[in-house]
Amino acid sequence: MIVLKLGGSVITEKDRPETLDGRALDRAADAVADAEGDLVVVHGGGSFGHHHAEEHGVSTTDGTRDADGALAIHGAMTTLNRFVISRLRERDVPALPVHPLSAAARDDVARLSLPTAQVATMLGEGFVPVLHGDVIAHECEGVTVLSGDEIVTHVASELGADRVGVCSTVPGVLDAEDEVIDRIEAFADVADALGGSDATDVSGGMAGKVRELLALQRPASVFDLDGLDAFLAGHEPGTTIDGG
Ligand code: IP8
Repeated sequence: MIVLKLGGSVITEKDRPETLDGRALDRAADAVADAEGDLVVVHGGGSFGHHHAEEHGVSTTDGTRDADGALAIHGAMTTLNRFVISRLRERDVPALPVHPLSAAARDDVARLSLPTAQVATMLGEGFVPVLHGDVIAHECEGVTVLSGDEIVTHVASELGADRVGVCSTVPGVLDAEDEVIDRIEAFADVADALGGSDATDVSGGMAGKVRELLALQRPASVFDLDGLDAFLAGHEPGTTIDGG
């Protein structure tokens, strides 16, 4: 089984609120439609979720108890999810939505609980579950943001994914000269190129992504739209991250 993340900034116009990058989404949907085997799709927020999250001061750590704010963020994400699903359905991909707000929660030390039985059962029945970054209930915080990246690592380890792919706006993890790094097996190998920070990156930057993907215990690839077909065909475009 493959878990594929479609970055929010790939499928939306990041600088214009609630604007889809229709051409990019079409390309991604074409690639998914041609893929064989079990696939879980997760997409990020781009100019849909992040715009509203910022407006309401909500992040992965800072929450809100304002239901209107929570609904604005969640509503924007379900709108984007509907776009993704409909582009997949136009290509006969048996895509079904899974909305984290209805199922997930974090406790007061931010441990994530996100059931995956529905995702596994959908896969078993031949569907392509499509999850998305969302707001979720968070003990002592109200609701906070659950990023698509966190969903990817959670679902991939819970369901034992064979491969993980992160389709991003860059062709891979870049070194200090902006060249794609072919393979990463330890954070120390790339700490300098990624800014040297050994601290956890809560903003979801590349350092944080690499760290999470290294911890996954299964090979993950970071690539851009040009690499998506190759990834889904079983190749390793962009950067392969394998923590062993
Ligand atoms: O773009 C965040 O998902 P991400 C989604 O994967 C929201 O970080 C609600 C901002």
